[in-house]
Amino acid sequence: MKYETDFKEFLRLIEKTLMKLLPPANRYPAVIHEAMHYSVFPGGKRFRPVLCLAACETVGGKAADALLPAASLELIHCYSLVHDDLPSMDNDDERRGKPTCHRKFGEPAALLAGDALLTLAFQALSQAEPPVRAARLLAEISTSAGSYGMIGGQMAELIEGPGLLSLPKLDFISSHKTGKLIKACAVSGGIAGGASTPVIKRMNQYGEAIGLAFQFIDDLVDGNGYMRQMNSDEARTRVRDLIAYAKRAIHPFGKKAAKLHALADFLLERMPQDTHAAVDR
Ligand code: GRG
Repeated sequence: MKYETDFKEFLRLIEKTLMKLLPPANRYPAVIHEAMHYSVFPGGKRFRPVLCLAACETVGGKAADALLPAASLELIHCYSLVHDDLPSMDNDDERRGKPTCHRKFGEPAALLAGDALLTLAFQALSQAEPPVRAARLLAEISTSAGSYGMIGGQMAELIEGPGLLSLPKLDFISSHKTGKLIKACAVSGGIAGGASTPVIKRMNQYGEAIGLAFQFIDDLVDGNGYMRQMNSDEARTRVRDLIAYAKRAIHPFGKKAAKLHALADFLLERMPQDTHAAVDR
């Protein structure tokens, strides 16, 4: 697959960094560390950390400069999946083709493994250099993961329930639940690469747009969320508009932004072309 070959080196660096950050699986009390490893390896697409490294390169940094924020963002993503699968949330049995963390290790260990992955992310970020950059990364990532971001979106979705929601409500949920962390990947890559404020603003615009596109595509795949409010043609049009907006935001970076363009194209390629006309309208 093109994604795996285009980003082979990034993916290698990300796996290596994650492995270094996680405590040894056999360290006492082993069940928590085993559950953490189980939830991080083998991973999924690693889209978020790849995006963070690509943003860093775009602003003139080296991928190695962004490994700590990239790995931290993936740890937070993995924690959100573990908690999202819990019986009090989606109560899922499978994740990434194997039993969910709580099915394998029990609910208490899964809850704690998620907590530990989230905490480890901030422990890792605190090691970023120089300290002023670490502080900026901590502020960006904690805000995007917390109740102003991902958690806020998840809570909004829970209180609104599964019925028909207005478009502004759906946009709030998606841009927070999924979009904020993806936006934080682009912005953190910029911070790690030493970008100026106007450049980081462009990373923010790019990240917000592809973050929302990501959720639209997920909804097109599983027929939920936006697909209760619009038909698949409308959803696909919205995805194309968001991707076009994202690409315009990074246009001034020219060829340096090739990897960010490739990631936007990767999302477009994943968009289903002829599924789910309209679901339960
Ligand atoms: C903290 C409970 C809690 C929830 C936060 C992000 C989130 C909200 C929950 C995760 C569940 C979910 C399906 C969110 C929508 C975003 C999404 C499609 C996540 C899956 O991301 P991928 O496709 O997964 O990048 P891989 O396996 O490739 O890492």
